[in-house]
Amino acid sequence: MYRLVCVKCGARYPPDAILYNCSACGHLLAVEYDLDKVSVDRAVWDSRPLSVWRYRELLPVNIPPVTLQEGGTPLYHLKRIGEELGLPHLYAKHEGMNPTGSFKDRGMTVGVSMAIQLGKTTVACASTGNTSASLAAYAARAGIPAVVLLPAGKVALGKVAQALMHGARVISIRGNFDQALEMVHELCLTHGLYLLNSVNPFRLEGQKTIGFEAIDQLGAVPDRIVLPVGNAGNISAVHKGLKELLALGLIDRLPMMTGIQAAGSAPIYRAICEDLPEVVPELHPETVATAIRIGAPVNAEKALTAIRETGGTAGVVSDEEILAMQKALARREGIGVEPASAASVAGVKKLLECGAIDRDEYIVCVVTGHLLKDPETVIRQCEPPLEINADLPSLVSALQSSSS
Ligand code: AN7
Repeated sequence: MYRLVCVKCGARYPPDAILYNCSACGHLLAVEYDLDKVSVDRAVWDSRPLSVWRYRELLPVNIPPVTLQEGGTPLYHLKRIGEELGLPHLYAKHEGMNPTGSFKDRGMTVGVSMAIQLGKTTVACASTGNTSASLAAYAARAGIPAVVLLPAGKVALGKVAQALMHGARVISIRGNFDQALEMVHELCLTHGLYLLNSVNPFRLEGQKTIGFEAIDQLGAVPDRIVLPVGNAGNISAVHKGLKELLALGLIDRLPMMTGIQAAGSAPIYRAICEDLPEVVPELHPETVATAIRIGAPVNAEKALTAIRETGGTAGVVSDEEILAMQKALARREGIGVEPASAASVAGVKKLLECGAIDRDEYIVCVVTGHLLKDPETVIRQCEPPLEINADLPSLVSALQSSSS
C-alpha cells in the first residue's frame, strides 16, 4: 500500500527499507501511498476521537501502535491578540498539550511503532530537547532503550529532565545540534540503531496530522498555516499531509505554508527572501528559542517546496519579539508556550506589519511546545514572587504596594 520515494530523483524503495536518504542521489525520502487504493470515509474519521490515530488509513503502521494518546490538541481562537493585530480569524493549535508537551509526540507514536514493526531494538536521536523527551517516553512505552544526543548547555531544563526521567541514555556533546545530528546519523548507519530524527520519513507521517486536525476543528481549510521552523520537518510534514487530502478530494485547496525562524538561525528565511535554490547553512546558530537553534535544517528541500508550491512565505523574528509574544500569549490569552512556539504568532505580527498577510485571512499558528519546557527563560522574564511574613496585615500591605 505504500513505499519510500526519493523527493528528488523519484527512486522507489520497499516499505521495510531502513533508509534515511536515497541510495541513488542522497536526497530525502517520503512515504508514498497508493491513494487510489486507500479507502477513507469522512464519516468514519468523524466518528473517531480527534487524535493522530483518527487518520490511521493514511499512516504506515499496521501493528497495534505504541501510544500515549497523542494529538487531539486544542485549537484556540486568539481573540485578544487578534483584536490588537486587527486579525479576526487568528487561531493557535496548542501542540504543547501532547503527552510530553510538544508536537514531537505525533511523530514518535508513529516512528517508534515503525521501529517495532521493522524489528528494530534500539532507537536514537539528536535533539534540541523536545525530540529527546518524546523519544525517551515512547521508547519507555515500547520497552526498548533510547539513546539521545544533546548540545551541551543548550537544552531547556524541562526537556533534559524528561529525557533523564524516562530512562534514555542521555549524552551531551560539546557542539551544536547540527553536529549532534551528523554524529547520531552516522552511529545509526554503522551500528544498527533506528534513527528517529525528522530525516526519518515515518516520523513525519505522524506529524502531518496537525494539519488534518486543524481543518477538522476549524471546519474549513485555513488560508494560512504558520509554523516555527528549525529542522523544517514539521512544515514539510503538514504540507505533505494536506497534499494527500487534496489528492483524495477531501479538501479543495492548500493553505499558504508559512515558516518562521529566529533571527540568529534563519537559513530557510534567507533562502526564501533571496530566492535561492537551496539553503546556505548558518554555522553558528544562536537564539533564546533553543528548540529552533538549528543552522543546517535537514528537511530544507521539502520545506522550500512546501512554501513555494503553496504561495506561502517565510518570516524572521528577533529574540525580543519572541519573548514579547510568549508573554502576550500567556497573559492575554492564557496560553502557555515555550519561546520557539511563540515565534509563529510573533511572525504573523511581523508579516502583517510588512503587508505580507491580509487581515481577513483565517490563520492557524502552530504553537509547538509547552511553557513548562523552559522554566528558566520564564523566570528570567518575570518579577520574582514577593516574600512576606505569615500574617494578614503583611499580605494586605504587600498587595497594596504591588497593585501596579
Ligand atoms: C518547540 O527537539 O529539532 O522545524 O530536536 O522543539 O520540525 O524542526 C525541535 C524542534 C519548533 C522546530 N518548535 O520544528 C528537537 C527539535 C519546537 C521544537 C521546532 C522544534 P522542525
